[in-house]
Amino acid sequence: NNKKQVLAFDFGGGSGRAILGSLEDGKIQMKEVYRFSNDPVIINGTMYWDTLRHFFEIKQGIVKAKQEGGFESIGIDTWGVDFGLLDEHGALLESAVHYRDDRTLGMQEEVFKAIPKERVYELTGLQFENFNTIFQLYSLVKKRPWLLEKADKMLLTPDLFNYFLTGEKKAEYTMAATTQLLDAKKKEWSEEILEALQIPKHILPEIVPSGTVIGTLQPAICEELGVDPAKVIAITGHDTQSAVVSVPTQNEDFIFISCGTWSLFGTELQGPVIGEKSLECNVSNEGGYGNTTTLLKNIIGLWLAQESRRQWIREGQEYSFGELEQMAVKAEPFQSFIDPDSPEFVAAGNIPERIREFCRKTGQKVPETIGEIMCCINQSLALKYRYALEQIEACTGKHYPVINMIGGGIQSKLLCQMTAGANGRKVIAGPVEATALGNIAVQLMALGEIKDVKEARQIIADSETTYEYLPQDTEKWDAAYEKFKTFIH
Ligand code: LFR
Repeated sequence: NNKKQVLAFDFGGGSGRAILGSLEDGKIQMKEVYRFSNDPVIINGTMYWDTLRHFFEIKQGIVKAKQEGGFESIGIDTWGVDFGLLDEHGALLESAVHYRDDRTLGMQEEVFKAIPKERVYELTGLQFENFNTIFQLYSLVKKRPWLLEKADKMLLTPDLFNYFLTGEKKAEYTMAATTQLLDAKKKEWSEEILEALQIPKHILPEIVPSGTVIGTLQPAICEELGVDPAKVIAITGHDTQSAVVSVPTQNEDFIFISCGTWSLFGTELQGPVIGEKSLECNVSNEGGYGNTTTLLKNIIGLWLAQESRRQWIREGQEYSFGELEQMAVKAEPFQSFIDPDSPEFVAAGNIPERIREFCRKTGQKVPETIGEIMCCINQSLALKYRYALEQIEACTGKHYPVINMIGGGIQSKLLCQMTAGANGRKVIAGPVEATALGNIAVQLMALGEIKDVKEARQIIADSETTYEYLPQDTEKWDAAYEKFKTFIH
């Protein structure tokens, strides 16, 4: 049997997985071999990722994958922006801090004192978000300079794990592009920004393209785990960009919504769109596979439902996402709306109560039951997608007849149907396993098994079932949208 198996690690905010993938008869086959929870740890007010445990879980996944037939290569994707700092001996200085930690509060203002906001946007083309690496690092410049003095290298999460596996310190392009320290046109670290913010340039590693084989498993790891020295490939380390690789279309112009904890709404372009309009819309030009740019809006996404669910569990009411969806379907739609991206919804905590407070403040009907809250979340997200659609269309000057929804969140039929209605566009939903498929496809491209992205997308379209949703209740949605827009700040 000469089919090549590759091992994909996909880390999400709540859990991570190890998946074996291979190409068989023109289709990608996947097998999940290991799943683990990902639990941030709060210590003395700082929210950390459990970096050491993450690496422990990677090792567990490797052992399981070996038992399931072995693999030629490993590729890792995670959320964006977060990083670990290494000292000159390559030792990790502290566990990575979570992007939802509040060390970045007020840092945007501080950064813009040192370099104008417009200039940062002009150089990076990135949406301003408190959690971007630029603001995390500046909080260290301002509050913990000694840590930066000790740091020899900063490695973004997938790059950090790749380093633990191989000993090679590199910055993979799609992750580097989430930092807001990258010059979007030159695709190099922006010296102008680094100098203005006194971030030491030497901590930033060499940037490598997505799909670079950066090394092989270190001998000590092979010995410890009893495996052969597989290749380690710096894939599209940013999960969103792995997902974009798997949009099952052959069109050059398409709209995708990657639905997970976040909803990433965007389109793929050959180069950045940076101008007054894009700054005003605060859209991101994020680096994608093959030096592409994805023009996108970050929308808070199903975090609202995930964190609400945790709240209800704390209150002794535990329901699955399927059950929550059923309750939402039974609630009366078009009653109350929130701006999902209002800042009070970012931090962990009692989201249902914050939603009620938003509705109270804006003089709307206050959603009381679980079903009403879930309905409010879904319809508000669908309307925020329309808002993003208008912004993206304004920036590119194009009209997109179809929306491709991908990722775990599309298991909610309600969200897909509401998205079709709110946007007045046909929705094609699938694949659910977008990020893992993209991760696997990039590995197979690096190994020469798949020719290019176009072929990868065709293979993925052939491998996966998609579902169509057509717009319904268009007039009601149009009326709702007019109302919704008044709540966006
Ligand atoms: C999605 C994602 C988004 C990024 C956010 C925080 O998982 O990677 O693209 O903006 O997480 O890093």
